[in-house]
Amino acid sequence: MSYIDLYYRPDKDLVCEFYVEPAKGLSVKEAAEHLAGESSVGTWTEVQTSTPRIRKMAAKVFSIKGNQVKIAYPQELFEPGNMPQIMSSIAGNIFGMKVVENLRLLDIDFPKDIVKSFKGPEIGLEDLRKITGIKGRPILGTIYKPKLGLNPWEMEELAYRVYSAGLDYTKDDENLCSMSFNKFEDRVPRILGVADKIKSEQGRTVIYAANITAPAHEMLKRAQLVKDHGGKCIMIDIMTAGWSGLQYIREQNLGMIIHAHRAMHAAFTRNPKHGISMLAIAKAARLCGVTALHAGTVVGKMEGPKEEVVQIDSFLKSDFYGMKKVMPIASGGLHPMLVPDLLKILGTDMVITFGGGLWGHPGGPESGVRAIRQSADAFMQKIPIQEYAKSHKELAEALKTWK
Ligand code: CAP
Ligand code: MG
Repeated sequence: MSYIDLYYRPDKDLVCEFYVEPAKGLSVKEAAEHLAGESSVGTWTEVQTSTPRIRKMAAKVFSIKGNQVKIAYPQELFEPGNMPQIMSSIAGNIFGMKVVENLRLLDIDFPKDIVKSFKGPEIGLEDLRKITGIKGRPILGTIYKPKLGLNPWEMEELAYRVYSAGLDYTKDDENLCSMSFNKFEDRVPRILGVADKIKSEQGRTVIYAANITAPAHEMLKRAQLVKDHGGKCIMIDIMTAGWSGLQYIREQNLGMIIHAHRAMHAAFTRNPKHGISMLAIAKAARLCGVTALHAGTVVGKMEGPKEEVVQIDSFLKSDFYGMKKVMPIASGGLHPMLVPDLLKILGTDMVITFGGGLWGHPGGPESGVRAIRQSADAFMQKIPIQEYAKSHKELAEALKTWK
């Protein structure tokens, strides 16, 4: 049976675009045939148990342009609302097949019915804007650093210092969960207590993204603890916790912001010839209901081509069959000097978090916060950053420290 039908025009199918590098001796078409079979109804040989009804469910390779291959999958191959199942099909066994030297899932076009079978964000980009009351500028935040080692009392003090200096948002680092030196249940009430204090002193709603990453049952307990203490935001390392972990938490309808960290994504997104693109991951993350997603910076310390980061950012903010929008998070090696370029490339609708670029400020954390805010203000007021620094000493110091 053939899985190739170059005359086929997908209608309600789920469509995947792949980069296919066939194994020696095979053509792209031959490799694509195997990929379509393995990722839908087939296996390496014809089986006696196949019937005309089942053959109708086969995926169809409908476009081959050089190494770019498009495959259409009938919707009935997928369980509605089950991201692990979808990934096991379109991003499963095929990556390990000997018929390909390299294989990359470049993009996924989810049809309306599949989109509608997912919850999407409960709290979206616009809700995050409403909760914080911040309009017309990026939301500015930090990751507590050093990433591991601080205890809850130290973090409480640091939280007060950066929030009272004007910061909007703080977050745990991706590997800070609940360790002997910093138990989740000791840390969270303290930092949320600071957030309450800031509300009464300054009237501002500041956000703390508490990292609940853990086995699913424990994540739920931790999310509940955050909620019980009046918290509005939980952070999940969505790649290491997995789609199931994310969907499980989203489906509780906790009414909380889900800050999605993507640690581990580069294990499969980085090689341009093999793996899964970050765009495909971002689409799946939106379906599964994140509020905000680490999407790349172009200018910072982490790899991620400009074209792709721009594409991800615009997808997150685009119309997607009425599903709420997702706020991009720019993070990783950022400091004030990089802010104008970052905002020029990606726009101002984003959360920007600075770890080293705040805590490394020679004037201390308060100066770090002011320098960050000044860098964003300079951009919003269309004043070159060096010019703005002449009358803003914290910014001037930051520009001297990080060029
Ligand atoms: C940033 C960060 C984030 C990265 C991850 C870090 O800290 O907390 O984990 O942003 O990359 O530990 O590196 P710095 P991405 O500001 O000190 O670099 O956002 O691209 O997923
Ligand atoms: Mg980090």
